[in-house]
Amino acid sequence: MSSPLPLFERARTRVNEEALRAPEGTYCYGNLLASAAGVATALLADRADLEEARVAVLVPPGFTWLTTVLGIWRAGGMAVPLPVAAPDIELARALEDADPEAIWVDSEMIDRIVPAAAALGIAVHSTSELVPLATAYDPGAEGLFPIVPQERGALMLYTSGTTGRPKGVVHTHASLSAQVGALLEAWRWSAEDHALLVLPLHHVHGIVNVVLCAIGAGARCSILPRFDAAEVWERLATDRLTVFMAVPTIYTKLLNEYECAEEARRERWRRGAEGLRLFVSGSAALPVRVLESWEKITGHRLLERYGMTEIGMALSNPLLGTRVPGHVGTALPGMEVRVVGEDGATVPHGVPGELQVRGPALFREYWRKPDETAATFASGGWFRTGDEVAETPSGFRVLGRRSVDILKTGGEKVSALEIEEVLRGHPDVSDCAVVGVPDPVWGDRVCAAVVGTRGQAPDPGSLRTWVGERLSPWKVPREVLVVEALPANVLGKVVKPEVRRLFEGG
Ligand code: MCA
Ligand code: AMP
Repeated sequence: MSSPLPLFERARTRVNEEALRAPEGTYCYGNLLASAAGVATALLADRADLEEARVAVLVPPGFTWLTTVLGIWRAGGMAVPLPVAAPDIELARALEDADPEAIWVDSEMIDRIVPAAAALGIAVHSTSELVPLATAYDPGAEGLFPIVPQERGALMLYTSGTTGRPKGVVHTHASLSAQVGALLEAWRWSAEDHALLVLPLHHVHGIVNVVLCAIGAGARCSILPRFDAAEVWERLATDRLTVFMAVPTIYTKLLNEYECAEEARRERWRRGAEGLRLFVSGSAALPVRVLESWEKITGHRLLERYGMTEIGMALSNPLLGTRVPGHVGTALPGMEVRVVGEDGATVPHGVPGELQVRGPALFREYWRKPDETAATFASGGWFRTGDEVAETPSGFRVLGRRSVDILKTGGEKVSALEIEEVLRGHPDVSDCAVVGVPDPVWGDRVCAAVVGTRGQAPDPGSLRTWVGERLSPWKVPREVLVVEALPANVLGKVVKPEVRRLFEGG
């Protein structure tokens, strides 16, 4: 058997059933399998197995993205999906770190990647030349592909941390299978489901929770190329969807769109949304007022769950049973969880502490960072999440991050230190501090206080442009404030809560 994930086996039993409604067209499982086989054949050329070679993917959400990744898996490689919105410099850094043998890129983005790929000796392939669209599935071709061990690296996703530049999180076929298996069971996915993807495909949320679960269930997945609030409401109204998953910012934007719509449209949207079986929220804390407004309009109480790139989903409210607002539920199947105090010992029930998790869904390593990988595990294989939680009779509550330097904006994790490093590289900036300021739409609003060089006042607009040329859009400070000096303590260390106060109240 050469299938890296059970989802291939499931797909083989459903070759004539509809799998994807994507921007490129509508496809059945046979099309997916056939196209993935075509990609794998092209990747292998005259080799028997890619042996975990990295293959980067710079392709917008759709059929091509999915078949490229499935093809990489069939050939025994590790897929490295990159964010399509990232600027060239950030993409080049990711390529340098991931060290892939090739990058498969959408033809419209190819010019952006060629200089960096050429400098790094990475082969560039346009997906428009290589991904065969909608060909017929040939079961006889199965024997052409390698037998891929479950411990083989399958997916590398970049995540920000407290130590500078983003790190590659390596998941294996086994850890992805464990994640998909747990969610299929807990949220009772079935072949009758129809999910809508509006999330980017460089995170676990969109990749695993929506796309791989839908395919793993033999269900149907509709894919929008990007989030658009009115379009999502229309799809909810007309597409007979059953499952929708998003970050709290998306639910907030959907509620704002609903408020602005005329009554007849609202009525259509509301009735469509009522017909789904499950709405899930995660990746950041769900404000209770968003949960309540959503329930008032659609009749559905959002199911909030908690996860992380390194571990997949750890905690979830129940599918059936009471979902208590402000709580993220209990451990998912296969996940062990504990709460630990400063001394490393488990705290009594109800006492706040760090959430630590263990189980088959956890990542294998930070790519080429053995010390950081080791440091993130406590003895006994417990992963330190860095999140402060408390266990209550109604499930876990997430109290916040332990580090002030990790922010969440619109569901994107951002390192304040990474942005500060880029700002300090600007000739007009002598010092700076980046903070997250509570925001009703974004969760954290990324804000920067900067001190100019030699009494110069840098222009906030050009500083934002400077950051935007080097980092992804969500890392660009939405506000930049020029100050004489940063608030510091007697030891000269910047006091971030005081920096945050500079932005609060307007
Ligand atoms: C876009 N902008 C943002 C963000 N996204 N600003 C702050 N934070 C963001 N996340 C800026 C743009 O630069 C632009 O700025 C303006 O907002 C409008 O951009 P646009 O692209 O139109 O915005 P949007 O389409 O409304 O995008 C917002 C979004 C998107 C849909 C919420 O950020 C998104 O898809 N987020 C989800 C990310 C995700 O999947 N996270 C999961 C990771 P300007 O106007 O200045 O040009 S966590 C995870 O995977 C774990 C395992 C878990 O638990 O789930
Ligand atoms: P990422 O590293 O981008 O996968 O983001 C994972 C982080 O998102 C977690 O460590 C939490 O800080 C946060 N997170 C995910 N889900 C929730 C939730 N339901 N409530 C609060 N924080 C969450």
